[in-house]
Amino acid sequence: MKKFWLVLLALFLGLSCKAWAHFQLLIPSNDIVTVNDGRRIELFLNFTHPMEGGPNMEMVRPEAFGVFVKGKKYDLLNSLQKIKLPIYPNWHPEAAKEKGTATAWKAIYKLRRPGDHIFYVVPKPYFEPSEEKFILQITKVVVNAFGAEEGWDSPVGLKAEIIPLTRPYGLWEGNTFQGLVLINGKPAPNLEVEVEYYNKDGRAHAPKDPFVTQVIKTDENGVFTYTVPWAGWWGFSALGDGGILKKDGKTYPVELDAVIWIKAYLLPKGVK
Ligand SMILES: [Cu+2]
Repeated sequence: MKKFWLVLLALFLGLSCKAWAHFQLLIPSNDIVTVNDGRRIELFLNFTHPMEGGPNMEMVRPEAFGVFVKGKKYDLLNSLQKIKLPIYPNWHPEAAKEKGTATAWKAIYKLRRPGDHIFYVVPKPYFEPSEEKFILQITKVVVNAFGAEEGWDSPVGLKAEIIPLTRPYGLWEGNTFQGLVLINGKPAPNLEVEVEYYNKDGRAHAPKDPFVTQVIKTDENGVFTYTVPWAGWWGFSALGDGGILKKDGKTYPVELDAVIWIKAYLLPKGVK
């Protein structure tokens, strides 16, 4: 009941989200880079509600941002550039009412060698007043460079991490994706995994609320399975337990999530 009133208050003050599934976005401008594409990619980092298009939430400078290539981590924190996004994109019905902005980040990266590049971000814990908890979503995305398909299944060694069991690029819509969830390095059985489509241009409409976020669970080995229904970027967020954190003399639970983004491509013309 306390939560209900807090939600109502938060909605009234316009301070927080009426939507529940927060997602850390880490989206590259290209996920399969060939020599013809050039070396330069751009990464986009935003803390939002991807299927609903917003509200975009304030994202402070992350704790860590980097890339893992051939068994080594490279710190890219200094390459982050702050950007401002409207709270809602212009296709969203709330856009006319809500004029504020939220901080997001982008980074340019120059690919230097062939192989899989695992980009990762460790955000600062985000305090969500309507849920009275912190949310920490450690997120990764794999970019394949110049033909060498090696490294996508290597653990980066993050506190919360999804190890893809399906190669996380070169996927068609309708392909099934599997991932192993590790929380503090250990497989996490029976964990809820939220799945959302990055509805960038607002083309996907959810007829009813349960369609916004798909919900699956990991099995006894910490593995989840999901069949991607249509093309685009899809985010998977495994909801783990990250202990507690203090704020203003009070302690709050930390939701420690492992997030991964994958892109599914349209089926080729001429097949059904
Ligand atoms: Cu939110």
